[in-house]
Amino acid sequence: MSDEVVFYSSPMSRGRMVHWMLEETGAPYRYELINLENRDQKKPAYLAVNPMGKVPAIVHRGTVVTECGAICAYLADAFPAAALAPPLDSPLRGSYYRWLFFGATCVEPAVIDRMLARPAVSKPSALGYGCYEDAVETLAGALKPGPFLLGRQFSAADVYVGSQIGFGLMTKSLEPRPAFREYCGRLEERPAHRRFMEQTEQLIAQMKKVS
Ligand SMILES: N[C@@H](CCC(=O)N[C@@H](CS)C(=O)NCC(=O)O)C(=O)O
Repeated sequence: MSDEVVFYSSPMSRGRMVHWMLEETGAPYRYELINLENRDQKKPAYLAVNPMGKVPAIVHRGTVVTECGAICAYLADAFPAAALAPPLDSPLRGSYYRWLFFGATCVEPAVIDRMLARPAVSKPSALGYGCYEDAVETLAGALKPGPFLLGRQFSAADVYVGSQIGFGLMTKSLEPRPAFREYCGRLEERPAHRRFMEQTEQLIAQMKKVS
């Protein structure tokens, strides 16, 4: 069976974090462009891949994986030579899961709620992230030892959570603490990040030419 990853995405979407992750793994992959403006994501061909009608999604060895955090974790395990996840018996494995899931259940909703200026809810204790301030403080604490979430070891958790921090800073929905900016700066220096950004810019330019 082919090891190629089929990657359904748009360069203007959360798929960017999976694109970067693919470059980190060194996996062979094929980018299938889903044009969100043309609503390709809601057409039957793509709904057969992801019934949510959302990007990104990957298909690898006949299995569909959706949800950016799950895709990053899956790719780290599927391509272990890149060492993007601590081994199962490593003491770092618990922290790795912790920050991956914290990214999905706390950082993302806190940042998006702030970006959309969603009104305060009557029962904040029912929110998984509690409140924006607590989520941001916890995130800052996680980055304090540095240079990465797991200390010296860069992992898929940095791709996922780092992408959310980058998005939050870009959209001004995350306060521009020096620790967040410095962490993103370190991530952006990675050769895989540079390759993914160059490819993203080319894809966006191509899409502009066609439209
Ligand atoms: N929970 C999903 C969210 C995916 C998502 O919301 N993707 C957006 C682009 S950033 C999308 O496909 N929007 C198009 C639509 O909903 O029509 C993940 O983490 O992958």
